[in-house]
Amino acid sequence: MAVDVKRFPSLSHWGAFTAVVADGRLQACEPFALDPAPSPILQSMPGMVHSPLRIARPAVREGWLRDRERADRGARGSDRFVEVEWDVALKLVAEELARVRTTHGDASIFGGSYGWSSAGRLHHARTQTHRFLNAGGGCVNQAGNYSWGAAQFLLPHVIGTYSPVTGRVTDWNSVAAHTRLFVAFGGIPLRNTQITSGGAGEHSTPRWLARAREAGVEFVVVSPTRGDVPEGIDARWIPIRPNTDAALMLAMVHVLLTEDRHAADFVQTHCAGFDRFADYVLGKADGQAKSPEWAQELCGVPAADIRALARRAADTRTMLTCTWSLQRAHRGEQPYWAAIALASALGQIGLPGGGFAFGHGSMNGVGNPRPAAASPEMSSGANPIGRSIPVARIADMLLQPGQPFEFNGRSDVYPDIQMIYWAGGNPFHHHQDLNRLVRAWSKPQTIVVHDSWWTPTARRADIVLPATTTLERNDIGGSSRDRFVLAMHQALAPHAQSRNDFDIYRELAAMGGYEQAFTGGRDEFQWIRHIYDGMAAGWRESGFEAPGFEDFWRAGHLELPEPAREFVLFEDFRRDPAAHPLKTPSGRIEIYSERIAGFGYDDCPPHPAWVPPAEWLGADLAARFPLHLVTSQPGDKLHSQLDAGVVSTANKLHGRERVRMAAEDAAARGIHDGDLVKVYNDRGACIAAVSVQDGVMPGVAIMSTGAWFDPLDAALERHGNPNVLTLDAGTSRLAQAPSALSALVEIGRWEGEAPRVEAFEVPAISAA
Ligand SMILES: Nc1nc2c(c(=O)[nH]1)N[C@H]1C(S)=C(S)[C@@H](COP(=O)(O)OP(=O)(O)OC[C@H]3O[C@@H](n4cnc5c(=O)[nH]c(N)nc54)[C@H](O)[C@@H]3O)O[C@H]1N2
Ligand SMILES: Nc1nc2c(c(=O)[nH]1)N[C@H]1C(S)=C(S)[C@@H](COP(=O)(O)OP(=O)(O)OC[C@H]3O[C@@H](n4cnc5c(=O)[nH]c(N)nc54)[C@H](O)[C@@H]3O)O[C@H]1N2
Ligand SMILES: [Mo]
Repeated sequence: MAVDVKRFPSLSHWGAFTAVVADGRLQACEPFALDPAPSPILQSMPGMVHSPLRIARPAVREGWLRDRERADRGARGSDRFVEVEWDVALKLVAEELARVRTTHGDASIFGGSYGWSSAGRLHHARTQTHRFLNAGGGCVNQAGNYSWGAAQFLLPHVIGTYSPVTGRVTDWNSVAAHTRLFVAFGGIPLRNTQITSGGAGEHSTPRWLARAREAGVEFVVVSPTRGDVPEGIDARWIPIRPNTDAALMLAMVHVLLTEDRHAADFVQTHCAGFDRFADYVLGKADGQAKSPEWAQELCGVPAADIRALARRAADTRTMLTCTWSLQRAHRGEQPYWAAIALASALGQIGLPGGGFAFGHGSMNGVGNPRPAAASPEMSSGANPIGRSIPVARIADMLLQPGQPFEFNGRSDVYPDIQMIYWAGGNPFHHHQDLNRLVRAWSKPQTIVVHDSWWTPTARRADIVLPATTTLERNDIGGSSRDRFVLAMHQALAPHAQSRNDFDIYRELAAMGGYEQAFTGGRDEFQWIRHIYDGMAAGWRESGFEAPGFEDFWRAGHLELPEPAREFVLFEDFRRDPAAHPLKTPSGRIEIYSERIAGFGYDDCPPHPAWVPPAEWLGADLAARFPLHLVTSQPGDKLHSQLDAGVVSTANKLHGRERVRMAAEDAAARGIHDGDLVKVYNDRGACIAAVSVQDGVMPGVAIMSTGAWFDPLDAALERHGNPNVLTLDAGTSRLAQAPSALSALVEIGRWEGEAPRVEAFEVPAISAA
């Protein structure tokens, strides 16, 4: 019998694809025809979309169903779930929201919902959550992100904008034509360029790298691992101790100053306060010259290599780029500010192929030539109570209600949260010091989660509502770093009883009497058309005649034209700083910031400086925990998404995530490749499988994030989730961003039998 095979255009954060469907099941994801380097992560989707781990029906934690807000909150994660009908579940949520708003106020509802949700922009769960909670009276939100939170709040003080960290940097055409030396702090791991927020039609980084290489660009990668040198590029690798890039950069400035190779004119005409910074670098301020010899002791890079790199950079057209990881560390503001100071001393900012950039190795599409045209977006509306906390201060907030905190020049107090609403994120993946988060999570009275799968966060909720996946609804998506806009056609019927987040919220809003405010009077298709028409109007103004919506939807995608000219960051400002000032107080690049000086933060001084992080290889704590744990993005999934899929599970060993370490560190501990080990510090421990690897710097251990949190108890996580080990502290009072990459650990062989991993088992559920 002939099987009826249907094909639907679709999109994920890991790329555009065609969903191939037969018998109502997803058979395969065929990469988008115009994508030269599609991601293998697509192959995990068919298994995961139909996985037994899907949440089938609304479910309520047994204790909460019985005792509501008086239930034992410590039983979250261990209680059974009871499945209930949709009308029962929605009534419970609506009543609880109303009760909490009335009894405790709108500021007792935490609606941050941080996480990546799905690529489709209409059904983006986090946006829908904010729209719904904002329409219903508001909630406490989260400011900034885990990705580049330190940059987001620092860069506006220094260069008047954070847009370069979003991918708006001197483009690859300019680099290929003009750059001679490309120095990549953190490297360019192609693993990370599989992903872009909103999803890409073209994975372009490999093509641009090859083009630059052919043009003769010389690449230098500064990183704790040679794994950050992109495949196919014969870059020079400079190993560096984690979290010490600022010291290396300061020493390069020292070389430029003492050898009179710095751009003396540029720093006078285009920078503010360079002289005070120069005094610091030369040691006039504190008696300590930030010389290559000084830096060598801190960062482990030989002084002679620092000198040579500084001289080479000054002699030629140089682009400096930093992965976002550099700033996801304690005092992570400093390396980014130091990179800008170094680029200023080199004096090539605003010249073709010169200056600084961020994120080439962090996400697809950075530096991709693209018109400055809109990408698909959905509005979450205004938050009537206007309250937020820095994104990663969630455990602080839950554990310390009413306590003061400082953030980017403002003083505030943490709200007293009674209800958490989370859809589209997985805090038990993304947050640091998860054992602390477990304690914090037991504070609020009620927790509601929507997800498509029984993630560790869903298992720790009181009310769980099953959400569809992108394949089960229509949507529109695309990335601001990519020239494609993608139509996403519904390919499958909703799994079991799952519903679209949008429809769940519409019904809840109707029960609360604010349906119109939430929906804006539009249904799914009217919204998709509205989002498209809004973009098309903008494109038309800039001269691009976009097709009408029907034509776009039928074609499945649309390609924006390539810009006619190269984009060079701060080109206008360089040419005429008076006519095109930066949006900083001085209009210039602030190497010394009076505004930051005014905040009086000793953890973020008014110019780039070496401020040692709480945990690094030079800290006293390294005597007990002598390995610096680097937690990178996983190559085989997106964060925790698809962890149970075939691509991810194939890379696990004995069902655990890997920890990569140098041969000498393994040997010193009697550890062999493939052994199970315990990775531990004072915050917790997890089991992982060792990969002994060439090119990992001694003293460094590397783990990917993403393994579903699977604690045996507070003392041991079984699956290899490194966030039981990481530091939960703000980068500084300035940005209060996550410090995930500053953690010291020790590793020991696991003796005897290891406890079974239960992360991918469905929790205990009974029918009502
Ligand atoms: N140690 C360490 N920790 C880190 C990092 C690090 O470098 N080191 N990186 C940090 C960074 S940069 C980030 S961005 C975060 C990632 O943060 P996470 O929140 O962990 O990201 P995801 O795993 O993508 O979470 C998305 C969730 O949304 C769910 N979802 C997907 N589609 C839908 C939908 O349509 N509806 C609903 N309701 N749910 C949906 C998925 O199943 C998943 O549970 O992790 C951070 N954590
Ligand atoms: N496949 C895949 N790709 C992803 C993601 C994913 O989950 N999966 N997540 C996406 C998201 S949300 C984000 S925000 C980006 C994150 O992008 P990044 O933050 O750039 O990613 P990381 O993998 O954490 O770090 C990149 C490299 O920096 C190096 N590094 C770490 N610490 C230091 C240091 O102190 N100094 C130097 N010089 N190098 C250091 C590490 O060796 C690491 O390989 O990745 C995106 N890309
Ligand atoms: Mo991120």
